[in-house]
Amino acid sequence: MSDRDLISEIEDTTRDGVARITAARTLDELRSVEIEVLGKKARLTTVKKALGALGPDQRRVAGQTLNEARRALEAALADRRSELDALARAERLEQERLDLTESRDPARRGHHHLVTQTRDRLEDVFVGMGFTVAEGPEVETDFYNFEALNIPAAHPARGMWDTLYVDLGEPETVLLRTHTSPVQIRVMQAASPPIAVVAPGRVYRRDTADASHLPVFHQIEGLVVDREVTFGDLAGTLEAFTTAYFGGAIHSRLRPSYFPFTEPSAEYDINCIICEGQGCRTCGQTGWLELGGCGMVHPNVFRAVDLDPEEWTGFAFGFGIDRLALMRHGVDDIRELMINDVRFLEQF
Ligand code: 2NL
Repeated sequence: MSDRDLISEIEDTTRDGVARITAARTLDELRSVEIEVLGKKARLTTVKKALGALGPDQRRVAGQTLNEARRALEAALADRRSELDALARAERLEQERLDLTESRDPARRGHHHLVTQTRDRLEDVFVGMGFTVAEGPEVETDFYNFEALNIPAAHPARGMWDTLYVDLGEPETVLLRTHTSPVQIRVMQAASPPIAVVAPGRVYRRDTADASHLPVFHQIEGLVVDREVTFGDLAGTLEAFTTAYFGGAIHSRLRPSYFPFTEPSAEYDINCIICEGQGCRTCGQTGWLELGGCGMVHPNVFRAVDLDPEEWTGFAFGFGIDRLALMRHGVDDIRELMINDVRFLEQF
């Protein structure tokens, strides 16, 4: 083959290659065209192998043409790839497009967030049982979040909460509340027994978000203070709440536990609301779900709010609102509650 023939063959192959690249209609198609025009079995690759048989001058000219051909094909591939990328992206955006126009159509009207709905329902049930609802600050002092709850500084139990401190005043004196118990401490300071109060609200922990943790989540705590309140009153109240909230098929049980602010303390479990106690994936085949903790108010907590522990008795309990919402609706990732994707939110 003459130089001329070889060079025009390279040029023809290149022109044909560029045409095929430009004609590729999808990224997958482009990938196969790339193999056809630049791969091991491509015409240009065979031509390159044949260069060895040429004389030095011929080889130089043909080699140069071959390099230009490769560059031209690579440039055409890169151009077409970015065009197809842009097309694919535009197509995806169009597919995922959401119409967020405000609507008066009742079927499309906005509604409360799942966590707010859950919280409202919990409040309704507790109010029906004679509790009042109290709220308090989210930025708290060490006294209300820890000291008054029988958790002195340097107490090993401080490690039970990964606290976020606010850089204000003396180090580690101002913080984001790690539970809503400070609200109940404030209630005991402000009112005299009998007290029956629930404190729902946002709480904070120094935690990395994963499928079962958020650094900001919601809790509801309950507190009852009166004369001669017993552990039986606690168990009966939680059982009454359980059947009122979850229905008559669901019951509660208590298991021994430890909290610095209650003595004795217990974990509060309910029958699995998915399988009603039969055993399933949600309850890890146990038939039970852990909802929260509870116990009899520790005498030191009464002392901290100037109530005489010889005269007053009480119980308290607490559990996570977000976790409860996830369980009820079979949602497996708590982060969904914060992402605020309307396609998730509109399901509730
Ligand atoms: C849990 C456990 C609990 C309390 C909260 C409490 C409040 C006062 C006094 C005594 Cl003012 N106790 N609250 C008691 C036991 C457990 O919560 O696992 N929460 C998610």
